[in-house]
Amino acid sequence: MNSGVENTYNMTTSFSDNPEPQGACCLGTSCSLATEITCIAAGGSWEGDGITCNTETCAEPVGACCIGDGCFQLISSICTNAGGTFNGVGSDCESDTCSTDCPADTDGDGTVGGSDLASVLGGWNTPSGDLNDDGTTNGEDLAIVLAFWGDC
Ligand SMILES: [Ca+2]
Ligand SMILES: [Ca+2]
Repeated sequence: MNSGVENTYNMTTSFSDNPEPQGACCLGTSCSLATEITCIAAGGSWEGDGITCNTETCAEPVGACCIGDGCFQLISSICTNAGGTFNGVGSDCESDTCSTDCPADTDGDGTVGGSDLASVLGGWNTPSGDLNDDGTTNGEDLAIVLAFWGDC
């Protein structure tokens, strides 16, 4: 019997017997520590080895939400339920995020110009270039572009 071989074997065995790494597991917005396999089996979202649970871990991501011309940092489901427009996860409320001062700036570049005119003309008689929310794109929307032509 060679005790050196036995020691090596024991070391190898104990290494492979290490428990599966645990990490934060999100089930909805609730967080608990679990292994990846356990978490996924429970229908959760595993955040990764060694990730701990804190108040932010499983929070739904917020973004800028426009309700009227007011801007609020909300999660998208609350924003939508409130009748708002969600601007995307991670978006911030800046001074002009929800401004309606420049309704003809269809591409949001801060200027009403050829590209905005093109979107109205390209969406003629369809809702796609609609600026006054009447459901179609026509002379009234063209007039809005022309009235706001230039920097907003
Ligand atoms: Ca524009
Ligand atoms: Ca219209």
